[in-house]
Amino acid sequence: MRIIYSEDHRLHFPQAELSGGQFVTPFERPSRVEYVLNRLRQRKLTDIFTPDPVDMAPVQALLDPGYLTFLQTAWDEWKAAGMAGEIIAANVPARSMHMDRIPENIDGKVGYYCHASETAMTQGTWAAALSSVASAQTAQRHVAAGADSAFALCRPPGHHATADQYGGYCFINNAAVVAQMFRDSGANRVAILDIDFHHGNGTQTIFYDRADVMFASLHGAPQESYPYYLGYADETGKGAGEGSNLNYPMTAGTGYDVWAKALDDAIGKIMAWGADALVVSLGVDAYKEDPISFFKLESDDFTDAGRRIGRMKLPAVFCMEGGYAIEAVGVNTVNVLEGFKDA
Ligand code: 5XA
Ligand code: ZN
Repeated sequence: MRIIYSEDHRLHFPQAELSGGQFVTPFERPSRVEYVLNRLRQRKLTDIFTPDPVDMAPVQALLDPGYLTFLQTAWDEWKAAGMAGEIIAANVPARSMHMDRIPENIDGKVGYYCHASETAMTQGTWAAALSSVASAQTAQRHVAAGADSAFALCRPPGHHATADQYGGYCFINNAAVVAQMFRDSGANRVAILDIDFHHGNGTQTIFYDRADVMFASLHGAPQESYPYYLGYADETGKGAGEGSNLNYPMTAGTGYDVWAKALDDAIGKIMAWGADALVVSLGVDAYKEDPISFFKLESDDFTDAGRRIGRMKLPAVFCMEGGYAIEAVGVNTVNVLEGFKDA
């Protein structure tokens, strides 16, 4: 399997994450990539490429232009306003306020474009986010050119990023860009299967009213886990997209027996729907020891999950999402890829 990754992910390394009322070292940190790379090399998966330069056209086609400008200029504006630290959202428009008027003050703008204040931005965030989406795009090009699969070792991850908001460690929705590129390169129906522990609210929102992209997500129930305000089973799509959004919220303590049934159901529905390309939002935070999640998957379960996905026999791009039990992130991620190849 071809693997695409950029060293530029290192440009995004905030010092602080707001967690439990404290500032802690972010769970989403550069060493996650090192653990995955080390495991890939141990398993002799060394077909590793650096990405081509980012192509902004598919990114601009999906995302709000004001949001992209914000991501690009936020750091300079923040510093010009005399802010001493990293960019952290402190104000967000509440229910009783205007949701449609963008403040000029950078502190207000940050709140407008952010949906989760755990996620800090730094000087290098924009460049790292571009390198992440460039990896995803290069993976898609390999598959569109005939490879059966490719793995984009994206960092920062993407599935929480909407067309106009960042949060949950995500800035640009890599999986969504790949799905759009599959459509643009001739696929009629593209499925995005999100196996990260957290609901892919960004991906769901981007494609919610579209009939050509199906989104299926297995995740911690929103009543109990981030992103809290989306991810219920009754969110099934709207308009032309009605029926092409599948949510499988599961409760704390869920183990592989229940999780795998949900996976099989999602796979069955994707196949019945007639997908001709697959994007996998590959998070491994469903692992039993993940520090910010509550499912109970074992490392071997990830191999089995990969095998089930591989039996779909669809051209597939895997985009790295979450997973924070960092010493197991490499093993669990590579287990999915090896299971997929063995299917
Ligand atoms: O998949 N998303 C994540 O792993 C990020 C969760 C952030 C929770 N504050
Ligand atoms: Zn996650």
